[in-house]
Amino acid sequence: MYASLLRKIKAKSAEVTVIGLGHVGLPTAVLFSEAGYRVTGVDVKEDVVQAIWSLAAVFDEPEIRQPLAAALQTGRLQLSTDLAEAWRLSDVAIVCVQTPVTEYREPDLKYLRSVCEDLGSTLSRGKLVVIESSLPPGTTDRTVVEILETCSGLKCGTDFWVAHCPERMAPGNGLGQIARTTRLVGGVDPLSTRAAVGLLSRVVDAELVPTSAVNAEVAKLAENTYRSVNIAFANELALLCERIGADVMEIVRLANSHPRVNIHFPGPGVGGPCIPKDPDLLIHAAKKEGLNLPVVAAAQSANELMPEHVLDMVQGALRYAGERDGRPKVAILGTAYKAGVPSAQSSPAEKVIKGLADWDADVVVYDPYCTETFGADRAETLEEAARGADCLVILTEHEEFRRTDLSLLKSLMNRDAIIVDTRRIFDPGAVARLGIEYAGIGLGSRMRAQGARRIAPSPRTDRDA
Ligand code: SAJ
Repeated sequence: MYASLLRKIKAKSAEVTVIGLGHVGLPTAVLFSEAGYRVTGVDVKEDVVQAIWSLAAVFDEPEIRQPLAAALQTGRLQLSTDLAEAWRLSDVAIVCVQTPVTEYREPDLKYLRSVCEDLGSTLSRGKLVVIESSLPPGTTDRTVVEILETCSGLKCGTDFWVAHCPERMAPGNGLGQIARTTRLVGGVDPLSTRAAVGLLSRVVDAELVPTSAVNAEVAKLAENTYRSVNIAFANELALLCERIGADVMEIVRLANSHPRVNIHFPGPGVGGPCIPKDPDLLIHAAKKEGLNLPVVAAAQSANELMPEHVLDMVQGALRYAGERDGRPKVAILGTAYKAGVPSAQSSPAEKVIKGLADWDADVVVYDPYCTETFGADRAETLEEAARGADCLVILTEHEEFRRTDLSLLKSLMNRDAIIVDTRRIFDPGAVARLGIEYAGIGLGSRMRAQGARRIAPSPRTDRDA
């Protein structure tokens, strides 16, 4: 049975079901189709399946559109909402469903549990289950295996095999990254590890690192928590620099000239599907063992305070700009959680825009990738957003914003307008030479130095609503 599975994987005659067609599952399904496997992509949402059929939901990944169309056209990739039927005909299941945290910052494994129950209830001998979603430590060995064994009456390691192989790709260029990025392969037992290595070796050109399931789970969370802590450190450096008149971007550049230093960059906060929540999975796992992770928790708090700091920067900018007729116009450039992605998932822009909503200001949003505006008015172009603005706030470092002609911005914004650059995409000197006031995150400035204190924009009153 096991030898037969290995043979089918090696010969690419194994049939593969990919469950969850989001920014990880869809590229994974396409990649296995391109490698020569017959793949069924399954998503519980009919509209997701329909959108993929119409190539609408390819998450703005230009490189995936063509191979996806080809895979659909050749029939190597089928799409379905019927997991039981797809799994009945498959040898391998690759699970790419979301593993969010609840409002109490505890793991919410309902999607994973539901998929495992569906897989277990129709599981037959000789199959491999690979979990790619980020997981709390111990989930594969316990939760996944227990549900599969209970629902099927079969024995893991004898009748079927299970591995955790966390993906590492950044949304926006999934296909290439899956093939080129080193992958951890964490089997619940050596046979599971070997089968999963055999499978991934057919699509991953980079190194495959065999390990245990729990090591793979913790390593994945550690990678993202490392980013969270590192970003929090950069954010704290930025707050210090603003007060002592230094420039955090120069300091990061200088410190990173050390061969073993890699400080990340400050920003308006941390968003996306992974970095805000993966540290919580670690914190929760530690708490269950009676252990606190104060550094990890402090980093979460530091990152979550950044949107408040951005609001302080905007308030200081509007004070500094002085009185004006009517309500100030604040133009927000970017709601996506990071450059080049169409997602505002957990984006810091939400807290900033909702914080501005309480002010007596007109707020307009422009983002070339992301339609989310968090309730603010939407501008169709950057020019429309900047026109008549008293404050221009850069929240996402989209390339279009980096390339923007500063003199055009100056001509569009109001005379005493101020740029609040939370991504440091502009050169402060170039902005100053044009006579535009500038507040950059992590940059000591005259605004802060002079401690310009004017009455903050009055809170919105009913008459203005
Ligand atoms: N951010 C900063 N400063 C930085 C880097 C990021 O403020 O120096 C902010 C970003 O603006 C964003 C958030 O942090 O709001 C997260 O950034 P990210 O690039 O880590 O965002 P993701 O979620 O796209 O990261 C994904 C993750 N991949 C998966 O888990 C599926 C992460 O594990 C990868 O390390 C990352 O891609 C990558 O760079 O590959």
